[in-house]
Amino acid sequence: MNILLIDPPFYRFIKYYNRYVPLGLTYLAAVLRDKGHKVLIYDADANVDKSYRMDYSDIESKYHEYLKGINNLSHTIWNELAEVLKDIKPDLVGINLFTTKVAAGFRSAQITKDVLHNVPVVIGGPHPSVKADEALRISHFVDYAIRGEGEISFSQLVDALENKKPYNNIKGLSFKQNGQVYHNPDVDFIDDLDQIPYPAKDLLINHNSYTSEDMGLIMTGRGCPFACTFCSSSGVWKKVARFRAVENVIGEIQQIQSKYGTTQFSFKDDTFTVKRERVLELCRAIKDRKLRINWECNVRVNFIDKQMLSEMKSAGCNSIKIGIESGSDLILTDIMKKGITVAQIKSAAELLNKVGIHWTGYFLMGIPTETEAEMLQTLALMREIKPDFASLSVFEPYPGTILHDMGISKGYMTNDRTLDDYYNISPKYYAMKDTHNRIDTMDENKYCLLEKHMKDSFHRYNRHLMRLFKRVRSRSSLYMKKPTILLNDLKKFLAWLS
Ligand code: B12
Ligand code: SF4
Repeated sequence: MNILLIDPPFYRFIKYYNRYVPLGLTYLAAVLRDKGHKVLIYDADANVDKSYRMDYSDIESKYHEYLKGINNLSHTIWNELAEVLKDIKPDLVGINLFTTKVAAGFRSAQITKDVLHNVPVVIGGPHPSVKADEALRISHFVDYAIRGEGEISFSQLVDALENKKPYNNIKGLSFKQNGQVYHNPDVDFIDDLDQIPYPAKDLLINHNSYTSEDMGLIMTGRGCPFACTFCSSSGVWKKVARFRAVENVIGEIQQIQSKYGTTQFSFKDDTFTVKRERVLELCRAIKDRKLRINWECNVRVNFIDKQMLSEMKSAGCNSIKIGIESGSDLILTDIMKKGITVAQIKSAAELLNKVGIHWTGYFLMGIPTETEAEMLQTLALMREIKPDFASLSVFEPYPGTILHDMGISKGYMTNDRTLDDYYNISPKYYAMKDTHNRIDTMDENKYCLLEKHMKDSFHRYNRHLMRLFKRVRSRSSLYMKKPTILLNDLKKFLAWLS
């Protein structure tokens, strides 16, 4: 079959720089190619303009631009998609959906049907994994949804459609029949992740628009064993953590190095250090093979120690991202169920500052029940623990999260949206019943002032010269290896300042 996989547009509508490649689609493409299908991936968000903005802290203020793009059917991006469809003439289209860009996904499905009429459209990804029923009910342009891990279910569906076989036995598949939506049982996870071929990044239509660093996105495992109430990880991965063999990961690093000249990698696992021995083994392998790479990863406050951090540093780790979330023990424990305390955060920060790997703390505000005092505790904690970069996000209740379900049971949120809602409501309010009731502890005006205060304070903190210098220092070995990265970083820095 001739298959086109689409990552719908979002950042391009709001003129933001998009990082990385749509990895999930490159995995599916690799599996389908191995089965003899002709596959291409169209990433509608691939970076066409390198001067796009980089400061993601105010991204929600641009969501109206996204909605404008969604509703302007003669927008260049939609014309581009139509041209791609006419050019490739796929027999089947697959679309990846994150909740924030679900409207763009539905619009892409509509354009597919406009251009190619009877071509089946399949959706998958974090959003349909938990909202398959709604998606199939509200969009006439979507025929099938794959829930959860896609490799097995999708290739079985492609086989069934190509050979006109029944599909009511394909696990993980939801579909429509005679106006009714049906859901087959959940798919079983792939036992051995090493059996999955490496992501087919070469099948991205516009692969020249990525930097070598964007190509360095790797998942060394899948899933996270924790259940933080605000997080969507469990939607696709059901709290099960699986890991690839170190040799398998090394093979992928070497492949990316030789194909794209990548020296900076990003291990995007939800919690990279959850299995300590494996991290040490990977570090040893990187050093033994003399790969001379730099890399970053996500860790948890309670899954780091001095020896491991030193090993990571000597194996090229130059950036660590860590979820701090809140400065209030009550919020961390009772509301977020994060399983960490402020005291643990402080010890972890001390350790990170000593070891000297550049680290980013991720903070969250606007969590249900959070008071002004608790928000200010978060700000005070950030200043006290001194991350090299402090990233502040505003809580958005994604479907499938525990807080989303709690919000529904308390009557603050809705589980029902129409297609028109998705086309007209800002993604940050998809789940909110009353968009003027952002949080249950204060009125809208007060909340907006606090949000502005917090964001401004974080922004001022990050602009400090010493912190900018630390960032440059953490990437200095990279600049020596590849001076073009310095140039790219300068461009991104100017875009971030703007
Ligand atoms: C890399 C990444 C990014 C990259 C995206 C790169 C890209 N173009 O895809 C960047 C940094 C840009 C990003 C941004 C954001 N991200 Co992000 N991101 C991730 C991360 C860490 C890894 C994604 C990945 O590659 N996973 C590995 C692959 C194998 O899994 P997968 O993508 O889910 O794909 C599998 C299945 O879902 C399925 N599948 C996927 N697509 C399709 C399509 C079809 C047709 C089929 C059949 C199957 C299928 O099959 C795949 C293989 O098994 C995930 C966390 C995670 N663990 O997945 C968060 C995650 C996807 N991000 C998330 C969020 C919230 C965001 C942001 C909103 C953050 C923010 N506040 O700005 C933005 C949104 C961006 C936007 N609007 O476009 C949430 C999504 C929640 C949701 N309900 O949508 C996740 C799950 C994190 C989390 N735990 O909450 N992100
Ligand atoms: S926030 Fe991090 S630790 Fe918590 S469930 Fe999500 S990925 Fe796991």
